[in-house]
Amino acid sequence: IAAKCSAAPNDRFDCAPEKVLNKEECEARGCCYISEDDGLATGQPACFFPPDYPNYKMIDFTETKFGYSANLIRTKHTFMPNDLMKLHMDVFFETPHRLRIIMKDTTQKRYEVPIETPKVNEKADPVQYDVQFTQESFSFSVSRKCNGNVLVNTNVAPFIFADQFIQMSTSLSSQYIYGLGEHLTSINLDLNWTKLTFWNRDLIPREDANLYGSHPFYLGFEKDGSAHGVFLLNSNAMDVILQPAPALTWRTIGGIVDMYFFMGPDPKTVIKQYQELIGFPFMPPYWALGFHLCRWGYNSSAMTREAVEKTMAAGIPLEVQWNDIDYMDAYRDFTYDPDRFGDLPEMVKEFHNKGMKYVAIMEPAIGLSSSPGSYPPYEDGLKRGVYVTNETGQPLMGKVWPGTTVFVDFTNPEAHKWWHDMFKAFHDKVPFDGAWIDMNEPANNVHGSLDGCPDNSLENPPYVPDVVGKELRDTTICASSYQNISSHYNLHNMYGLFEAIATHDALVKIRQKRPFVISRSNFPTLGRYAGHWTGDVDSTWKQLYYTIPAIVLCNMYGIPLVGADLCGFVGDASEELCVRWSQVGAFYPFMRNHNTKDAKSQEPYVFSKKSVDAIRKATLARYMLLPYMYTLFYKSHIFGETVVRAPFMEFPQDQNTWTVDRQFLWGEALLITPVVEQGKTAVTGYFPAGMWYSLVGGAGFESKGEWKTLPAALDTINLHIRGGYIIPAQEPAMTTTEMRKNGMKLLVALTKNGIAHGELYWDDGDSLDTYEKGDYTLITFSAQDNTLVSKVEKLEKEAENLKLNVVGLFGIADIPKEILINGAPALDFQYLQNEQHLKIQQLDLALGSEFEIKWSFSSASS
Ligand code: MIG
Repeated sequence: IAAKCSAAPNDRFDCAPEKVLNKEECEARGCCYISEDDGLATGQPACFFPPDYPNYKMIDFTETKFGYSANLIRTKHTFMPNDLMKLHMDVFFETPHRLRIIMKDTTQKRYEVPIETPKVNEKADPVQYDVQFTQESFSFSVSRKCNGNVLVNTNVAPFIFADQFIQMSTSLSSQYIYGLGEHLTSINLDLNWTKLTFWNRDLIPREDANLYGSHPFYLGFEKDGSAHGVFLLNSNAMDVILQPAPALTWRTIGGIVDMYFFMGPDPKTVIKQYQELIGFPFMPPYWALGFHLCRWGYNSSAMTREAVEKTMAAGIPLEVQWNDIDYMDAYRDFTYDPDRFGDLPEMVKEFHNKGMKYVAIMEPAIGLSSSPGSYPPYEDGLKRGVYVTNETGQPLMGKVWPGTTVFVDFTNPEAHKWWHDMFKAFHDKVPFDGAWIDMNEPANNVHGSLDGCPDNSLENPPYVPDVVGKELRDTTICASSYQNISSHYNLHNMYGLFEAIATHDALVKIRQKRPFVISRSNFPTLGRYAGHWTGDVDSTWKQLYYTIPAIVLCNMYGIPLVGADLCGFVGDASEELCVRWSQVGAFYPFMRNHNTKDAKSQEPYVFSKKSVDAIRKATLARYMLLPYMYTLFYKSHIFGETVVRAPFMEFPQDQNTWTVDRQFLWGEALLITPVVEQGKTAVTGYFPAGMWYSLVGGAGFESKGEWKTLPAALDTINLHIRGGYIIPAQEPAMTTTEMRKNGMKLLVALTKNGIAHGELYWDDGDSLDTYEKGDYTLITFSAQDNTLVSKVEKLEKEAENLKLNVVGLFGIADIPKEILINGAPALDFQYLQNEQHLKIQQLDLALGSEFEIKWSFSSASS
């Protein structure tokens, strides 16, 4: 082998991404070739770039008001058609912790992702990053100023920018990177020649497949435990290749290079900085956090009512009942079946009278009128020109539930208005509370359209990412179809996002309350408008496990309101699986049991008493903790924090946490250690250093950072509160409306030094912009020196009736001699020696007034 071809296998970058080449063809390209006989292992490229492969050269480098700019010129073509021979690069020092690098055409405007990002007027100074360039063979590297850690270096392979193929490879700073969803993966990505494809797609989730969403963002660790983030703001079909070097290759088939770097330096800060860019999540209504029940196959209002009644009879709190497409008349949006669902409006009102909410599914594929006037929404939309069109300028026709359908183009402002008008008319009849937007990748039962797709460069690009079905049109609409702001080729991955925005806005206008939207398709910024569920997961143990990294990563993408279908969607769930899944699901931010049409019933009430009891117990544990979860949603909305998080996000300095993905946390304070395997009555979990107190019984313990095996009978999901934190909680009830009137509790978990703190955010739970308008209450709690005090940072009327009834203190070594509540002796308390738990009851303290609880011990103890 020639000396220039001596790169070690893990450092080779594929020079034949678009097709398999033999030795002659590869060398004709100017690349190096290794055959299997020469020792090529699985995943490694046979044809790879030599260091002297023609690359761009950097010229005209200047300092600008924002950072730097330069031009990149290429004199030799690559193997991809339509190379851009001249590019312009801008480097923006946007904030001290955020660097942006843009590369685009100098002559023509190319498609850019239509998402508004914060405007920056001048160069930040000082900054935490350093960016260096090489000129002759262009490359750049980004490093951390304070310690020189290199985050990325693009010198590992040549940069290619052709009209329909942009490729940039970079080094990675460690083997630990997280993100690049939506894929079925463990929490940290496998760098052993993994290809992750981005092209939103309707598919039963499986490994190595493009799924419903695309997030070209990752968080990476550096060897010393610092963390950074990298975001390629690009919505085109894409492959990302990970290799053990460690290195990463971005390969997208359109748009521009618009890359952001976030300096952290810890994971939570990286996530905040990323969400600062894409926007913080919307504040969900309080009721969104209750238990939701759905299935495909509630074929009538009678069946739907029956599900509600049986759930209630089983003593399971039910907040929101849903209907799938069954309610519709011939699967048409904005209709209901007159026979099976003739009394839908009355049913919804009944649910409202029970204090419940109702959510219905909506489709982006619109059925045609079977005869003139038979389906006005379609005809109105046709008149208003709201549909995606084909090359002849006619609405593109596909096939979904209603038979032949057209597809709404939500990038068209008129479609936005039309969607609202249709929602409004339907809402006037059926006062639903939220919308479930499905099939919005968009899914299509024919490939492309009923008339196929034209043969052009958008349909058949020179490089097709590794999409399921091998063609962009597979199970969706033609890539070359027309949308208002660009081609579907460019906008496909954002189709669901635009629908979510339209739906969010319609609900706000119609209900004048906080909107509730759950979307299947997803893309960065979705979390500003909607939540997400993880689609058609199988009812298997493996899929149950995968939901944990999935919901945690979705939180990282700024979509905190996320869950997977409890008990799984596809296939029959066994009773044991359903119980375990309900326990995990009780700790998803969005908790919905949903099932496919032909699978065995899996509502909580169908199981044995023992299982129903277990499901109820987990559900009530969730409900008890809702004030804490709601406070976490406030923190996500205002500060860009995650609601649920992976242990690595909370304990980055403990490298044992970097791969833990069978446990997760609510905020900083609650560690959830579920059973996700069949037939187990014990569970092994990792406990980072510190004090941990069990909420399900048993002694608290101090961990040095260790694995621990805990009992986990079928009715138990292990929950631990972390020393140093105070969790606001409340007595559960059958609906959150009722529950919000109940007495509050504080769970106080002391460190070894007897310290803890926490907070409660409270508002009416449903009005728009309560935080923004100042209509909220914020109370902080802190414990030290055997004293717990509250501080009312802000009080508004909703919280005036809130009473604190119970304080549970964890980490009390001995029975106190005296407990004083605002100076008066406590009336009712209990001490459990083994748990080191002191429970003070019947407090009846108005939370709106600051209080002080003091406990003291007989002289000798502390
Ligand atoms: O082709 O509406 O992911 O939750 O039950 C299936 C029927 C369409 C897919 C959704 C699923 C829903 C189902 N839908």
